[in-house]
This record gives sequence, structure tokens and C-alpha cells, in this order.
Amino acid sequence: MNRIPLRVSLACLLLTCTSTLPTVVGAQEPASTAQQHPLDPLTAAEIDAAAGILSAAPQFPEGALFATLVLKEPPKPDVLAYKLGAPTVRQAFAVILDRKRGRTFEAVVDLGASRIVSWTEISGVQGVVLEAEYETLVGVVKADARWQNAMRQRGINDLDQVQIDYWAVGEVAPRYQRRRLLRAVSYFKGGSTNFYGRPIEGVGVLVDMVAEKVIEFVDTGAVPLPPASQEFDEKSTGTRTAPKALTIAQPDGPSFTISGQEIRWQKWRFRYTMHPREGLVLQMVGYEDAGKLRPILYRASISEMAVPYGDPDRNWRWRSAFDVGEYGMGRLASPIEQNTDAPPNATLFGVTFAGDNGRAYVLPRAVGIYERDGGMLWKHYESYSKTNESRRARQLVIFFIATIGNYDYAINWIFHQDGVLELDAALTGIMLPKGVRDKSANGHAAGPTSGHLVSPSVVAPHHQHFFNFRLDFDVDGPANSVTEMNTRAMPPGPGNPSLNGMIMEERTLTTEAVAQRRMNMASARTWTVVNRSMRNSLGHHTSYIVVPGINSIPYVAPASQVRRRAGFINQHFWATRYREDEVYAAGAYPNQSLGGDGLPRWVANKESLANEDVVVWYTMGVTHIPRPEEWPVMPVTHVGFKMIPGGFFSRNPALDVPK
Ligand SMILES: [Cu+2]
Repeated sequence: MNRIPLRVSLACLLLTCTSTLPTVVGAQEPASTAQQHPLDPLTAAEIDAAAGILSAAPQFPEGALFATLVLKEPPKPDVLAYKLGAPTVRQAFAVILDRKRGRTFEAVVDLGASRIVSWTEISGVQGVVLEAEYETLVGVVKADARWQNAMRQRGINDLDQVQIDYWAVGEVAPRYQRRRLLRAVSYFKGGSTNFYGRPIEGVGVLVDMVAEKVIEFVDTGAVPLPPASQEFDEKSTGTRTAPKALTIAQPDGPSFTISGQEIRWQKWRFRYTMHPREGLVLQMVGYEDAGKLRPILYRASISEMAVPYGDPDRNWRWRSAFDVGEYGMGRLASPIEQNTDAPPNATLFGVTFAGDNGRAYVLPRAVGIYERDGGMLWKHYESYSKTNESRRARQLVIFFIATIGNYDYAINWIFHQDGVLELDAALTGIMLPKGVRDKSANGHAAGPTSGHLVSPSVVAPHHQHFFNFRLDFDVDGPANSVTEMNTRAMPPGPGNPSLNGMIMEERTLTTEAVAQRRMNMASARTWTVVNRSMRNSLGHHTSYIVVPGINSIPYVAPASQVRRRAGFINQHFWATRYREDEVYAAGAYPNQSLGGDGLPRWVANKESLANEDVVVWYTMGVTHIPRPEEWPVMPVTHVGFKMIPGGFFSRNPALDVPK
């Protein structure tokens, strides 16, 4: 978790650097031609102004850090009622960490009035792990005599050769819960780029970041370092014969238009923003139909992740990363590389974030948008007349890539011409390695294992990745209901004499309490968000259907701390009534939480979901049983889901796509 985000000064990015990269657009500043919208992210000037107002306030603790400094999104009704050109209310929301006392504050600043609107201490919580804390952690660990001794016992005398990786605490003993904590995991760097290939196994360090002291030190015994052959740059791997050129070119430019944060493409219209915690957020997603813009989603983003590891070892059992709430997926966006991460026709955007010190900086190439070939869109070959009607599909992809320590996650939102919106998460990077004494341990063990040998002396423990997406649907408006569709065989009887009958039963999930559902392959289960006051020309209520893709159920026990903290992984589908402050599936402060916050708490009041502003939360999981073919770097694994129109249109909406 020790990546330091690449930063570029505003001046460089806006004035000189971009001039040589025509497809790289500058910071996430609204283009001068676009009018400001209430959902536009804070500009660099607004970030600096908000940080200035807060740090000048008498209550601002000396040396405090900005764990968060973002636009406070105006209330949803105000945004929906907003008329272009009207003045916008600009407020900033900040989470402030008093490092010296370990206290956390939330503040709201009115930028128009240059004043603090609210300042509240939130007791007993810990915000995201901050970049500024990393240096402190390394200093504390490397100065600890027990750690130094453990390195020497392993034959490591040059401590500069050791790379410290930082981790949120994962599992926390309740007696430590009120302290601000970080864990350190040690790797042997040597001359390697991939230090993850050489874990210094057996050493566990827990640090109190306020006292700046190691409060727990574990050494379960030395394990030999894996050999130094874990590199995967071209020089190390060698290269095969390259395939012949395949040209991706759009000589007439892209088919999408960008105005400020708004993007229009093939009847789709939406806004995007990058949030330091959630990463890419889609806002006000709609589809132009017969001259009208029909709303589908007000806001969609990843709301939380949990990656529990399944190894009960003393130094592994606490490992479970909440990549959104503990680290901030947007903040950890890595710069997209053209031609590899993104095709050559991609447009890349930098985004403006606030640093720990409150100062604005630009994260270059953080968001990418491009069109790609989508295979066949639809076709029929008429065999008698030998006529072919066929259309080629085009897709629009908007994405970012978060690099969180060893793992790289690309979150791709894919717009299709037939009204489908797809989410594709791409998992790559380096599996978390465990050094083992026995070179072949777990490699071909006969019994059950909690990890697989992926390289000599390196085991990758089994683990799961759970993602939760918050999908604030507004299907033809905010008042929606939720249903579940289950298909089954029709019972035998006079109405089903050939036993071929099948029926789909749709039932309304009337309250938050009953809208906690798991997938069911036996009934081909899907869920819909339906507008009961709108019908298509056939009489169907207009709806969007949530179609699951690959998924998993959790194996960490329900009583485990990680499972209590990540209650959102208990179900694949949740629905809640819209609340402005219900944004993160494991609660606003999952770091060091003891559990109980987030979705399970919000649904406990069993609010009605009939004709309400409904928010859907979809959890998808990957059970990762490592393979040698995933070492030293993983080929991309895809996992996703779709939102498809269900009676939203009256016929195939892509009929009008030209040949
Ligand atoms: Cu994995």
C-alpha cells in the first residue's frame, strides 16, 4: 500500500506538458465553454480556498491533515430542479485528522460566503490511511530494535534494502480500537522492481501512529527469501514475435462530445466525476428517446470493497483490505498509459484532488474514455431470400485504474447502443505472496489448502474480492419500486400436460428488510427497478433489470470481525430508500471499525420501497484460488454485471443504428 501518487503541478499539466499529448485533456476543470453545474467537482482554486478557510479557523488543530476535501454535492432535489445557467451553490466537505491527538472532524465550508458552515468531531472513528503517514510508519518501524533484530536474523544487514508496505489494521483488538493504527509488512527489495516477489515472512508490526510506537511485534520465525527472479519487465521476460499491426483509428475523431463533465454518445447522456474515495462516479445518466431525455440513474459508483484473505497464520489472519474506505480508490488512481492500459483512440483526463495538506494537485491521466468495436449488435440472415440484415456494435468505455499496493483494479463502465449499461471490473497486478520454508509446500498437497505454490518458496493464499456498487436508480424519475424475478418449471397438471411449462414469477420487494437477496441459479434470479407510473406503448411498466455476472458467497465466518465490518458481503442485492448520508456500503468510516455500520444497519428500520427514491446496492465477489499462471503478474480477470432495459423501450432500441 505504499504507492506514492504521481503528481504533476497544475502549471505543468495545463500549460506545457499536455501540448505534446493531444489526446490528454487537462485537469478536471470545467471547460471554459461549459456552464458550471452544481455537480462539477471542486476546482483547484476552490480546494485551495476551502483548505485556507479551514486551516485559518481557530478550531483547526495544528498540523492536522485533510483526509478528504471534496465537493459537498447539493441535495438531490436541488440538482434535479437545477436549470442550466442558474447560479450554483458551492460547498466543500472535509474530513480532518488531528494527527497529534488522533481525533477526526467533519467540516462543511460555504465557498460563496467564505465561511465554515459546520464543524463536528466524529468520535471513535478513523478516516482513510493517508499518504503523509507512510513516512512516519517507515521511520517508526525501521527504528524498532526488535524489527532490526528480526532483519539481522534473516541475514539482512542493509535495512535500506527493505521495502515497508503499509496496511490498514484489518482486524483490531477492541482495546486498541481508539488509537490510530497501521501495520507494516516487510519485503526484500534488493535491486528488484517487484519487491512483492520476496516477502520477509514471519514479521508482523503494529504501530500506534499517534504515539509513533510499535505496540505489537510478532516474529513467527525466519523463512528463506524467495529467489530474485520475480521481474516482469520486457528485459527480464524476453518477448515473443509481436503480432502484425492492428490499427485502431478514428480519423474523424470520436463520436462522443464532452462539455465540462457532461458526455453525450449515441443517445446516452451522463456526467462523470472522480471522487478520491469512490473513483469514477457517473451522475445523471439518461437516454434520449424520441426527443426526450429519460433518466435512468442519478448516481453510480463503487461504494466499498473487501478483500479477506483465507490464511489463518498469525501474520495473515488480519489481512482484509477495504480498498475504498481504508485507502481511497480514486486517490490511488494510477496514470493511464495510452496504447497499453487504453487503446490509442482514448481521451485521457487528469483530475484535481486535494492533498493531505489541503493543497490542490493534479493526478494526470486518471480517467480514460474511448469507443471500441462491440462485435455484432444484432443480425438476421433470411435463409429463403438470402438477405442479411446485420449491424455492428460500438461501445463507449469510461474507466479508471486504481493501484492499491500489489493489486491493480480497472473499473470500466460500458455503454451499449441497446440501452445496456455494463460494469466490468478488471483485476490484475501482483497476488499477495507468502514466503514458505518448504519450496513445494501447498504446490501439490493432497489435502485442503489455504494457498497455492505459485513460484519456488512463494505461496499465494486463497482470498476473495468483494465489490459493492451503489446504484441510485431514477428510472423515468425518482419514484421507483423494486421487484425480483424467479423462473421455475410449471407444476404438472391439466394446464401443463407435456411438462414443458415454465413460468416467471415477479414479486415486489416491498421493504428494505425483504430486499436483501442472494443470487439463485436455479431460478435465473434477477431484480428490477420499476417505475409504476410509467408504461411503454405495450403497457409494461418501464424498468431496468440488474443482471448479475460471476459472483461468490463469503467464506469468512459470520462471527469474524471482517464479516461484521463488511456486512454488505452477506447479500448480493440490497435496496434502500435514498438517504443523502448513506453512500458507503460498510459505513463512512470502515477503517478500524468493529462492524455494524453500513447496509445491515440502514435496512434495519425496514422502510418501505414502494414508489420511493430507491437505491440499489449490488455486491459481486470473486473467489481467487491462485494459479502459477498468475505469477509474477496476473493476466486480467474480469467480473461484472449489467443493467439492461426491461420494458423501458417498446422494441429493440438499437434498430436505428445504421449499417
Ligand atoms: Cu485476487
